[in-house]
Amino acid sequence: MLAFVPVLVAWGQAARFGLPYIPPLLPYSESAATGPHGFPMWVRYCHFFNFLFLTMLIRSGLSILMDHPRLYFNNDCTPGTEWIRLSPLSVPADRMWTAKDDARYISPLAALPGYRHTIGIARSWHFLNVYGFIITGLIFVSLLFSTTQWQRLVPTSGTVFVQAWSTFVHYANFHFPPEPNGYYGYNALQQLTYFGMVFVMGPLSIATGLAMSPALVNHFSRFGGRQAARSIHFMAMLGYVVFIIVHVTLVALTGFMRNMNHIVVGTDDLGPLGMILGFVGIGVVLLCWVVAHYVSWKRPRRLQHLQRTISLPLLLATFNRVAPGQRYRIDEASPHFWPNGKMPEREDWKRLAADHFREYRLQVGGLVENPVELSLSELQALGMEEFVTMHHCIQGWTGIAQWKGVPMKTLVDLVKPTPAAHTVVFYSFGKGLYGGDYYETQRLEDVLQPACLLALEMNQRSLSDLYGAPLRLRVENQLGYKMVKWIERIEFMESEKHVGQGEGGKNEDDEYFDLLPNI
Ligand SMILES: Nc1nc2c(c(=O)[nH]1)N[C@H]1C(S)=C(S)[C@@H](COP(=O)(O)O)O[C@H]1N2
Ligand SMILES: [Mo]
Repeated sequence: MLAFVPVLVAWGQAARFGLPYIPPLLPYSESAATGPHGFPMWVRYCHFFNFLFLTMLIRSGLSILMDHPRLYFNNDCTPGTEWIRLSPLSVPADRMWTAKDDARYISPLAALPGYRHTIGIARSWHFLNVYGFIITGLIFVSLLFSTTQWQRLVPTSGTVFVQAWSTFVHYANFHFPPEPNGYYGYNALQQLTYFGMVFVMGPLSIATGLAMSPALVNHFSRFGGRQAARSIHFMAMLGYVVFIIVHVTLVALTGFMRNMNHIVVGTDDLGPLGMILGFVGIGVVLLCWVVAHYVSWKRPRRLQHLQRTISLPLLLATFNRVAPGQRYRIDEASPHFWPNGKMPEREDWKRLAADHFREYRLQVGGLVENPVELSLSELQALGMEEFVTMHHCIQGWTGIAQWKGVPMKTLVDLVKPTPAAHTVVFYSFGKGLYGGDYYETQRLEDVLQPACLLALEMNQRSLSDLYGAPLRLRVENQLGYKMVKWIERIEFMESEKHVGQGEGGKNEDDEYFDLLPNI
């Protein structure tokens, strides 16, 4: 709605005062041109790759979004507090409704890969393309400032804003002011818009993307939260979509052949070559979309591994080193905390639950010198710690809660892993979404971090059955799926390759999630 205000003002101005004066344009020619002009090859290539990466980002982003199709500005994600809901469903009050129940279908024509709950694959595409997008942006901006081309984009005088407004009043009244030849310079509105795209929207999207990371949010918890970042990230996406539509329309309406020659072949003439090659370029982008769908369904494991090969070393060197702080207060605990996962159906768990887990024994074994079996009270006696943190589900929702339990470090010190042990496996009583026992692994280094607990309590009460009784894992700089609920036993191993399908967890095996999700 707010976006229409300038349009209304523009209509009012034109109705009252007429269209503002825009000075006539001087004819351009190569010989008379002063200042930077033309489109060097690097501009044209960056333009193409930017289009490719941006469309892939928008499409994979839509798949991610529909896995939790609600956007909020508050941290607790209580149903009904969202400012926009892209789902016809409100949460039923009479039965359990998990975040996974809430995921929605989206057409593969609009999204990559589309369908329902395909977030693992969508994230691989999103991250791979974000690397491309950032590299393109860095190359573009460095070349911009190492040549004179920056002068075409960066406003150097305040009058640009006045001129841009005048041009906007013309457009808003469906009138085309005399257009400069973009080969030699942009009109003021065009310049400001391009400047905004490169220097505001790009950095904003990257910053809000980073601000959804559990590692960063739980470290810098006073810098806003994941939901505001998610909402702004979404609005930036809408901004790109609007920009692409308006930009393409104006390119077509203000001299299509000539404009296409500018940006595709770098010449300023009226021949058909730019248009033809431009359509070929668009065809290549469409082909990339199709190939991406093919890879998503036929080679998802390859895609997952490619994404891991690039992202894992980057995360290990950066986000994974950022220790979670303990900066939330208990009174900030969320009134609603979305439940996720399938309740255990095993008889032994049900029997234990009926008896409040008095008979429960946590088995800790594998590559350790001192395997143990511990009751809940023996565990408590090892010493408990507590903190209040924000939980980040891969699907997009968050919730603040207090957790109390035994630091994994204490347990590790007790059982003494052998030098061969590098991986800790947490087995659950529950099953995964697609059947088979739920389990997840952690690198031994990561469970030694201070914010890694075997939690017995949530918000100052024993864990309820729904939230993982009798024990669940907390690893506050990672995403929620790593935090196994209803823990049955723990095993130390050489590598995650020896358990399940060897990808590092049930979600990694079945849904192509990341091995180390710090973001
Ligand atoms: N056993 C088991 N643990 C699990 C899951 C599951 O499906 N089974 N889901 C995980 C996911 S995706 C999240 S976000 C959190 C959710 O925890 P909550 O139910 O307390 O919100 O649990 C994690 N632990
Ligand atoms: Mo999750």
